[in-house]
Amino acid sequence: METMREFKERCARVRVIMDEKSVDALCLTPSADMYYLTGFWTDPAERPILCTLPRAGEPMFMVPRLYEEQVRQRSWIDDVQVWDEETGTVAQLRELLQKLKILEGKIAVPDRLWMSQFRLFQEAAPEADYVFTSEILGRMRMIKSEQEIRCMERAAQLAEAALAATFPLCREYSREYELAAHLEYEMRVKGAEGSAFETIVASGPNGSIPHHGSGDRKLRDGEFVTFDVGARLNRYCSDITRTVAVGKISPKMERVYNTVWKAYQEAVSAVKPGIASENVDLAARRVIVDSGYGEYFIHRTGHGVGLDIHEPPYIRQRDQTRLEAGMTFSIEPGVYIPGEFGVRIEDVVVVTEEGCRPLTKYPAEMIAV
Ligand SMILES: [Mn+2]
Repeated sequence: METMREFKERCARVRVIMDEKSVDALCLTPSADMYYLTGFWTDPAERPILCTLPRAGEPMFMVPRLYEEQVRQRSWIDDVQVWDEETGTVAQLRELLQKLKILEGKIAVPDRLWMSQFRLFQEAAPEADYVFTSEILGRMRMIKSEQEIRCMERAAQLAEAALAATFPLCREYSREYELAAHLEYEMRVKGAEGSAFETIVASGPNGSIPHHGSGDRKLRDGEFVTFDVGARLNRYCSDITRTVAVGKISPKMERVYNTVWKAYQEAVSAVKPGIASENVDLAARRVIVDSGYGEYFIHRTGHGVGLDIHEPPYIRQRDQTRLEAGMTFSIEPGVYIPGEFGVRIEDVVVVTEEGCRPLTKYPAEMIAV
């Protein structure tokens, strides 16, 4: 886990970027951005939890009373104030922004701020110029430190171990949700804080729906089952997908599987610092298009992974983002044939000086159960 010093150092670096971009303050609400700079994580909720980080001056938390102790424990920021229940939120927010002299300033708020809370800002400081925190933090968060990569590796290992423990149960358990429950149990009991996203166990024709989730469908012989799972550990996410064959599959299924496997390998080999993200997408897409399944590859090749399960950089067509050492993203080509089946293979890789290294080691060749 990060130490308090690391959070402080990030704040110091952020202040330099704020200077460059003439941003007067960050107004953070619960989000990966808030954790990244303060060390405090909670899910967004209806009562505002706010941390102001001015370009010059000390940062401060403003929280409902029930969060006061937790914020003091988790965050390096000493100034923790509590909303006064009597005075309205808008009035207190206005007073706070006035004290910081940013009522008409340039304020960065999280990209994932709830609209209902953005409304409070607009009412408290209608003259302010609001920008997204991604403009300040986006690049910094894309390049992971060694410490962050170690966290992500451990999160990846948890998901990988859960998969390995669950595959043999395809014969024993009959329904998608039973396998999903087992995956989640395995991750949790090994120390994960939870799932990084809704676990996907998609059997047979459900496999053509990339974000199927899991339902009560029974597994059948001669079908594929796609498992897409991620653990959260020290707030960092992992994301891994394997498609397994239950019993004997058709030659067409085998052909599609091998196409996706080859696309995955080509994309992984294409990754190196300096190239544009679109080239990685192209490497995977070319294999699938050349095999005649291009119209069934219905999504981008990958997405950044870190404190958020989907974050920049995005590995997609026409994206010019230059890859750099320390970036972490998924490579996950897939082929989805509606009404029939789907295949997806996914690992998160970290860009290195020479190329890239997958965070997971679980074999991706055809897995039969
Ligand atoms: Mn993914």
